[in-house]
Amino acid sequence: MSQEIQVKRAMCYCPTHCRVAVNVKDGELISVDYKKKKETLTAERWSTVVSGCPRAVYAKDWFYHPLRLDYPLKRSGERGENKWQRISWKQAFDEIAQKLKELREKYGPETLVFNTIGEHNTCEIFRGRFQNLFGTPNYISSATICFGEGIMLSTLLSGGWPIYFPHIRPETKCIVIWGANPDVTWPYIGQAIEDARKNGCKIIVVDPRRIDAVANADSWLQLRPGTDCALLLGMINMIIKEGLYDKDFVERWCHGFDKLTERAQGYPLEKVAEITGVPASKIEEATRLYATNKPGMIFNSMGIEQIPNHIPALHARNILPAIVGNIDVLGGELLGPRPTKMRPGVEIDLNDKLSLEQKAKQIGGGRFKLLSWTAWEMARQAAEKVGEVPIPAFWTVIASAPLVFRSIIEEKPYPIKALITEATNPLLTFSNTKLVYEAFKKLDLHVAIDVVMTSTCQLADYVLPAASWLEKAVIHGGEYDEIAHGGEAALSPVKEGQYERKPEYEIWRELGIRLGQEEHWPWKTLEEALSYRLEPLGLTFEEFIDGGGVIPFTYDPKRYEKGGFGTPTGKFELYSTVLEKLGYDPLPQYKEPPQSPISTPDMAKEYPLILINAKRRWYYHSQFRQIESLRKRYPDPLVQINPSKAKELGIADGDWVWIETPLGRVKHKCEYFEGIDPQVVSAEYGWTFPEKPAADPSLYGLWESNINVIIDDALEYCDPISGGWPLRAIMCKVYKMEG
Ligand SMILES: Nc1nc2c(c(=O)[nH]1)N[C@H]1C(S)=C(S)[C@@H](COP(=O)(O)OP(=O)(O)OC[C@H]3O[C@@H](n4cnc5c(=O)[nH]c(N)nc54)[C@H](O)[C@@H]3O)O[C@H]1N2
Ligand SMILES: Nc1nc2c(c(=O)[nH]1)N[C@H]1C(S)=C(S)[C@@H](COP(=O)(O)OP(=O)(O)OC[C@H]3O[C@@H](n4cnc5c(=O)[nH]c(N)nc54)[C@H](O)[C@@H]3O)O[C@H]1N2
Ligand SMILES: [Mo]
Repeated sequence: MSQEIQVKRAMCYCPTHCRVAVNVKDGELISVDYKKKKETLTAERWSTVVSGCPRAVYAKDWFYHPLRLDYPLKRSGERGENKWQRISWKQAFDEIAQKLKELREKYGPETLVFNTIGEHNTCEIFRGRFQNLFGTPNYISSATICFGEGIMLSTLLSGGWPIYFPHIRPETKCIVIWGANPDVTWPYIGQAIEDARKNGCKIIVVDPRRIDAVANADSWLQLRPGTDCALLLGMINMIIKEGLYDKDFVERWCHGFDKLTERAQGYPLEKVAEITGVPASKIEEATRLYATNKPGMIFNSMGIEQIPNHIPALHARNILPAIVGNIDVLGGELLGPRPTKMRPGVEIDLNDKLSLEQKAKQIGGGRFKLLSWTAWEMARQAAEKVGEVPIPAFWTVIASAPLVFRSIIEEKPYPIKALITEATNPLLTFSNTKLVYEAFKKLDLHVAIDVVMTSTCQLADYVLPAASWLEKAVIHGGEYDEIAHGGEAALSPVKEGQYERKPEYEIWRELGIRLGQEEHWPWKTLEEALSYRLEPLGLTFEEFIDGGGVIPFTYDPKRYEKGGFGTPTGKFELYSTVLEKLGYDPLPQYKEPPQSPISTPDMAKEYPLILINAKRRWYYHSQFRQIESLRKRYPDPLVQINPSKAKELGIADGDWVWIETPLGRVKHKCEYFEGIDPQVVSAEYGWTFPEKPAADPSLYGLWESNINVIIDDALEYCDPISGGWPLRAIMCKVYKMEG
């Protein structure tokens, strides 16, 4: 029975969340169309699509790959032996729920930890509902080292969160690409920046590497990794000293300008030049460019989020646009979106059902308070004071992962026995892999929910096959995103005799019903649950998709003029009363990275190079190495080294080298790269070799080239405010592999 090609409207799963046309015939995937469209940003983002995206080009190879998960699996050998038994969903739900019940009775609900970032269309708020009703405060996530902490910080300073997606507009006169590589990692933003540049917008790049955007930029500040905070404070100091700030905005709407002025005085340009390695004249020129071409914006990404002491750096990064008057103006840094009328996250995740007593048990919540319930509660109160919906907690209240792994091993402060990993691959993406591995080996129960077999799945007791983005409905955004938009399931997650996958929603619901949460799960399917979210708009999910699948967000600049900023002082808090209340420095201060030629000169004798990481176009974190056609083009993990340094070390372009730190060594292939300082090397991350043995200890070659094996997550290295562990500015040595 041959049918015509049907066109389904799905949503791809990377944070760009492109809405794409999926061509389907007889229930099989034919192709995914990413149409290129010019007007790439703001409300049009949903229709942006960057042609040639590997997610599209290799969609079929990925969708039909033999490593895709098809049925629930139960471990039949030792953990890690790669011996599996196929079981029914009913057996999986019954057994997992029974085990969770036993563990909860014996150790308390806090014994269960969730691990996910929820980036992949997984419908996180419903997982949050399951978590809160189960009664555990423990959720760990890469959001601690991705945008979660940055969003939380800017929410506390401004009541909004300007720093996530930049709203580039025709009015925009200057863009600072700060520790971001949008041409590679956010192609639609890269495209929008290039369009703006052609319209006369000034471009400044702050990155230790010469990224593609440098070619056409007006200024490139090639700073020493991890010194961003000093650079920012130097720029702030110069702007204040020269009177380049927006006096009216500062006077009327900023809190703590005098104290900031005093603090910034400690950062004259000559001193900043010495710290950062950027000549004072270049800093001066870039600062003037930024302060005199308004409105402008900073687009920052992991280059700041993942350095040591990144919270003070992010704090300074928030202050800079505020003092020049770039906050909440069209073409500048608009404060986070006005939530749509969709049912808000707090009504779905039911975090009020989690008792205060349980909330207080969050691992690390008393030490790294930015991502604790205490900070969230302050944000909630400030938001409600100005009639705003609070930021969703499922993304910003996060336990400390390094502490959780240590707690599992040491059983302190209480036993953690169960972990559910969903849409994440922590053995590749969290640091100190050996510790993560030891923690996984010690668990009583590990359930992994994924779409392909991974190193992390190999250490599970149960592996549950999730429906992929092609096989499930989704609504994205509406609260922390600039738009709410969605996609339908393009293909069925169930195919008789071939596979039986499920959207995560159904997993939480089935487990929830077995754990006494029945009254809270009235919606049988994901689509019904999403219709509940849309109810205040008078739409069902189907109607929403038929109507285009978008709830655009209307811009509402300068809304603080109506009721003030959603902060305790009602002003933009340069000086943070919240950080002060939590016991931290209310103003940013630069601290030398814990490992550096300056702070650890002895260590630098043995480990003289500074390691950073950067992402590549084709791979997505730990994903896609199993796709043979893609691997043929990009077969090896690369490390970028300046040719002059490489030659000094006797390393030729293309040689295999060891990268070593006190934690061990991993191998990468040397790529000569002129655009990096001779003292800095930049490694790829996320590498395993799915063609290698699956069973422990290989776990697909986990220990060979995975850069996180040699990056430490020691608590004294973590940011004292957020608990984020540093991934960049790490001392290392590099030498040629023998043979
Ligand atoms: N192809 C692809 N696209 C992706 C992803 C992927 O894995 N692959 N991941 C997605 C996700 S979740 C994220 S968060 C984004 C990340 O997107 P980006 O943050 O844009 O990417 P990164 O390569 O992690 O880092 C950005 C830049 O930081 C620079 N950098 C390193 N150390 C420092 C430093 O000390 N200071 C400064 N100022 N810069 C520094 C690097 O040289 C790099 O150019 O990409 C998203 N898009
Ligand atoms: N050293 C170093 N470490 C880093 C970074 C770095 O730059 N350097 N970057 C960090 C950043 S920015 C981030 S965001 C994190 C990312 O960390 P992770 O989120 O752990 O990264 P991924 O490798 O993308 O893992 C996603 C997993 O989800 C699975 N998946 C895909 N679609 C679905 C789905 O629909 N449902 C389910 N259940 N599973 C699905 C994939 O198969 C994959 O195994 O890594 C961080 N780690
Ligand atoms: Mo990320």
